[in-house]
Amino acid sequence: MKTLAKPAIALVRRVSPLLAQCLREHVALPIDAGLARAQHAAYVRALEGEGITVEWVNEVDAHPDGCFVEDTAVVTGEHAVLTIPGAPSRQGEGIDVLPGLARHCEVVRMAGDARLDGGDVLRVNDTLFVGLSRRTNAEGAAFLHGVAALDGVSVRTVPLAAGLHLKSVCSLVDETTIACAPTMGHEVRDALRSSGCVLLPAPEEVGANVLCLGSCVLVSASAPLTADILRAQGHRVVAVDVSELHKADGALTCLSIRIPQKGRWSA
Ligand code: CIR
Repeated sequence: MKTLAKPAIALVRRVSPLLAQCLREHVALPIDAGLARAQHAAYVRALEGEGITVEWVNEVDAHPDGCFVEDTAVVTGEHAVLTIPGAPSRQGEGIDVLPGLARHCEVVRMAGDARLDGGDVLRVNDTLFVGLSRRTNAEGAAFLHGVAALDGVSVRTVPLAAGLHLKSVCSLVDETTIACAPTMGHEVRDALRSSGCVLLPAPEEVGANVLCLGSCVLVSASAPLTADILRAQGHRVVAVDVSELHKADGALTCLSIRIPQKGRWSA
C-alpha cells in the first residue's frame, strides 16, 4: 500500500435546514435535517481527529445541497476552478465558497457553457479523471484541463455508465488503490487500470466512496463489508455514519473540498 499525503485543509459547509428539498433520486425516503447535521458534525470531528484543519464556508446555509461543497470547486495545485455545477439549482452555491478557497489557491471561475461537478473529478497522481455525467460536460472538462495544465496536471475524460458522479462509483483508498462500486462501467475500469491503479471491488455501492486521509480511510458506516475488506488489507478504517446524507445522494468525499499540503496531492 502506498500512503497518500493527507490534505492540509478541508473546507466544509453547514447542512442547510432545507436539506430535505435537495436534489435526489429516491424522494420517498424522508430526510431528517437535524440528524444529518449531527452526522455532518461527526464527519468534521473525524477530519479534525486526523489533524486536518477544518475551515467553514460562512455564508447562510440557504442552499438545500450546499453541504455537498465538493461539487463547487476543483483544486489542481496552486490553482482551483470554481465550477458551474451541472444542476441549475446548485449554481448559486459557489459564490459563497470563493472567499475560503481564495485564501489558499488562485481561483479561476468557470465560464460559458462549461458545466462540472467536483464529484466527477478523481485525481490519481498527475491525472484528473473526469466523468462525463448528467452534471459534467466536455466543455467543463476542457475548462478544467486549461487550469490544471498550469499546475502540470492532465485531464482524462471517461464516460459514466452509472451513478450520479464519477466518485459515486470509485474513490482513492491509497495512492494507487481505488475502491469500486459493483455498478462501475467498463470504460472507467479500463481507464483506471491502464493508468496503473489497482481496483478493489466494494461490496456495497456506498462503499465505493471512501475518503483517504493519509494513513486513515474514512468509510461510510453503511458499508461494513467494505470496511472489513479494507481492514483485512491493513488499512486503518474510521467508520462515519452519513446515512441521512446518503438519502440526499451524498457521500464522504462530497462533504469537503480538500486543499493538499504544498507540493503534494491528496484525495
Ligand atoms: C445532488 O444531487 O447534487 C446532491 N443532492 C448530492 C450531491 C453529492 N455530491 C457528490 O457526491 N459529489
